[in-house]
Amino acid sequence: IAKDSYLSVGPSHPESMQLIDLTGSKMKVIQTAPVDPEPHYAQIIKADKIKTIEVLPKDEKRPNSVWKQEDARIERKGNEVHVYGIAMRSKFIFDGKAERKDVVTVKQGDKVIFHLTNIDLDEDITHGFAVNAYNQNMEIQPGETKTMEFVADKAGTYPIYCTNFCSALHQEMSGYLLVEPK
Ligand SMILES: [Cu+2]
Repeated sequence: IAKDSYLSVGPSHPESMQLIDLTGSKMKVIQTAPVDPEPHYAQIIKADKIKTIEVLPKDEKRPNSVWKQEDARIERKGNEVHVYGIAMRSKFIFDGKAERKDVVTVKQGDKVIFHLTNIDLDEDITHGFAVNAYNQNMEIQPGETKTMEFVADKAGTYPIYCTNFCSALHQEMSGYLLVEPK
């Protein structure tokens, strides 16, 4: 996988796949192509005309955003559990005051609503957030707040992962959803 072979057009820099021939004494790139392109609509424009957003503005008044680790929290409203959390290199913080900040505990049948803010205000530090057991996955751009919701109808211990390569410690970026049986 390669970064920045193509012009950047937003906070997340483009990734491409490269097919490399390793048989000789020098590596040779045989083919380069963007990852998962969806060319429904394309337009050619001079590169110097493109001024992209590199990081979304830090908007402290944005509803559901959390910018300080100690403000990350989990709130129950009836059978809804709202998680006001943070994604940052290289961890998730769901409850800034808990001993295990990366764990969310709910009851089977609860609706779980994650509001996550990526507080890394640097170019290309895009985080992923996936709860694979519930078929949920999203991407959060630097400075962005995004919401994911689902009903936790299966009891068990489910890992949460960052699914976008964000730094050398990307694979450490994980957490747990604990769903207590009814
Ligand atoms: Cu990440």
